[in-house]
Order: sequence, then structure tokens, then C-alpha cells
Amino acid sequence: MAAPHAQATQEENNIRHNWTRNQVLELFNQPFNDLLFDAQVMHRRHFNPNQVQLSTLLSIKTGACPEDCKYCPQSARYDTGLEKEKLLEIDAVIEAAKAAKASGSSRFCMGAAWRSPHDRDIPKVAHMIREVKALGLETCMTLGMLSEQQADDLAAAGLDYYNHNLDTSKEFYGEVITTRTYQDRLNTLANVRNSGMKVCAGGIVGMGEEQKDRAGLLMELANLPHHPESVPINMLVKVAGTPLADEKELDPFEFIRTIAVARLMMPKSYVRLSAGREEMNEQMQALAFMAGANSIFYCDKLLTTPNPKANSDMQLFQRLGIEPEQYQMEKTSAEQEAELHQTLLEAKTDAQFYRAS
Ligand code: SAM
Ligand code: DTB
Ligand code: SF4
Repeated sequence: MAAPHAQATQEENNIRHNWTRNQVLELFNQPFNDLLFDAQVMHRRHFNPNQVQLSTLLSIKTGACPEDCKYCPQSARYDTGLEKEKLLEIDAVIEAAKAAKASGSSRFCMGAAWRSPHDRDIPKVAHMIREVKALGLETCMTLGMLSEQQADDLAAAGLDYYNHNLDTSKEFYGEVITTRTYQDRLNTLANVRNSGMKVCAGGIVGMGEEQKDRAGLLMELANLPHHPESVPINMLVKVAGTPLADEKELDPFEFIRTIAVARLMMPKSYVRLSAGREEMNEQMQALAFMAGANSIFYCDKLLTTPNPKANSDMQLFQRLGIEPEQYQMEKTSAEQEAELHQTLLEAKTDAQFYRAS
């Protein structure tokens, strides 16, 4: 039998950064049952399959965005009837964060409809970060493009995660956004990574892209020098007034396949079943968890559009035997050791399983 450290190295070998698009397409096009089985086995190697992490969103600055993202209700270029709002005052943010914590959320994600923050905004958002952290919540922000200095400043304020999505493949990107480049997005992700914050990066499906674009998005994410710790997979929320309002429905099984392929390519990342749950039935959400999704946006609102009610999510969790993941401020070394032991044990069980089959 292989020594534990050899098994651990084998585990590490699941982490790849050299995917080709054809390899990703091969994953996508397996029979559905084979893909879901492989994704679930991979999921169990790295995570408790019956725990889901809960993040609550708050829009801290709404609408009037100069960018032209065709999916977005907050762009000033489209008439979506959205009421714009200036940067919120700190008390309103604390209030919302307390409510999120009381509902059982472990992370509070603050989003702003900016192309990028002005330097003058940084002290204000840093104050928000400190106050939300003081409530015992993990913090995340999504404020648009960040310079090196801005990323360092947010990290210094204690921000745990920064969300910045690639949105789609390099090739399809120009069909959706023209006011910033793919390279701009990669640069921001590099600044966030170098600042020491955790990276949250994913995209949107159902925008009229093809499967090769969904594969291209996941390839770009997985081929980053480090996998993002959090990978939100959003189903387009079609908002009247945006150019993508009448886009045709993506096959729900193709959405589930996207989650499963993300799980296989980024085994240790949290894959978030993100926007679009209002349009998904419970069976589809259960399939997404089976495919390896282990995080959701929780509470009644995303940034500007509705999300399922907290109590209906809790009822679904109860029926599926899923529990919300608790946020641990600091893990003790004993806990870290126990986790490693568990991982090695599971790797051994998997190996035995494959030898037997
Ligand atoms: N303005 C900043 C930016 O774009 O970098 C941060 C906020 S922006 C609303 C964050 C992300 O929300 C976008 O990158 C996009 O992936 C997602 N998003 C926006 N509108 C959406 C929609 N209608 N459906 C699904 N996802 C959406
Ligand atoms: C992400 O990937 N999805 C969230 C979060 N990151 C910021 C936003 C979804 C927005 C959906 C449309 C809205 O509510 O405005
Ligand atoms: Fe602005 Fe962000 Fe919406 Fe694009 S996604 S229009 S940058 S708020």
C-alpha cells in the first residue's frame, strides 16, 4: 500500500493548471450519469458532501454604472427601471450584516456598481470591512477593477475574499462587454491574488454562448496559477431592458454539467450555485449539489434581483439532509491535523473503491 505522503501527492495531482479546451469538452460530453458520479466522488475527497456554505449579498452602491455588460440591470446604458443609490452609510451595512448573520449566513458579500473604486472610496469600504468582520462574518467585496494598491489596501483592512468574474470565454467576451477587456479582468485577479486575499471568480451561463465557451471559461479559471478559492456559476437572470432580456433558456442539464465540470477541474474550490435559483426547481438545485456545488447566495435578494426566501432554502436543506457550513474564525492545529487525517482516509477509501471496481 502506498505511504500516506504518496497518497497525498496523488491527491495533489488532481490539481491541474494545464487544461486544453478539448479535454474540458471531453468532460462535458460524458454520459450525464458518469459525469455526475465522477464529480460526486471528487467532491467527497475534499469536502463534506452534506454541507453548503452560505453567502449573503448586499448592494452597497446601486445602478448608474458606466460599463456596458449586456446582462446587467445596473448599467446606465439600459433602461431597467432600477432606482440608483449612492454608496451606503456604514450603519445600513452593519444592520444588513447583522440580519444576514442572524439568518445563518457565514459570509457577507458587498457589491458596488462601479467600473472600479475611486481611491477616495477606499477608506469608507475599509471601514465596512472592519465592522462586518467584527460581527464574526467572513467578508467579500466586488467593486470592479482594482489597482495593486487598492487590492493591498482592502487586504490590509482584513477583506477575506474579492469577487471578480471572468464572466465567459475569451472568445465570447466581446459579445457581452466592450468597455473593459478580458486582460483587464485577469490583471485585477492577479492584483487580488498577490495581495493575499482569497479569490472568488466565476462567470455566467445562458447568455447565448456555446458549450465551447462554457468550457473556455472553466479552462481560464482552472489554468490560473492558483485555482480561485470560490467559483460562482451564475445562470443569467434575464432583466427587462437589458440586451440579454430575451435570451433563450439554457438546457438545465447543461447547467448541471457546467457545475460538475467545474468541480472536477477545481477540486478544492467552493463551487457556488449562484444567481438564477429563482428560476430553478428544487430537483435541479439538488442535482447541482450532487454535481459538487457547495455554496449558495442566501437571503431574499441578490444585488438588485430576487433570490429564494431564506426559509424555503432551509426547508430544502432539511429535506436533503444538508447543513449550512459554519464559519470558523481560526482553525486550531488539532483541527487542521484532523482534517488532513480525514482527507488521507478518504483518499485510501477511494483507492480501494477503484481497485475493487
Ligand atoms: N461592478 C462590479 C463588476 O462588474 O466587476 C461588481 C458588481 S457586478 C454586478 C458582479 C457580477 O455579477 C458580474 O461580474 C456578473 O458576473 C454578475 N451579474 C450581474 N448581472 C447578472 C445577471 N443579470 N445574471 C447573472 N449574473 C449577473
Ligand atoms: C456573482 O458571481 N454573482 C453575484 C455576485 N457575484 C456579486 C451577483 C449576481 C447579480 C445578479 C443580478 C442582480 O441581482 O443584480
Ligand atoms: Fe457595472 Fe458590474 Fe453591472 Fe458591469 S456587471 S454594468 S461593471 S455593475
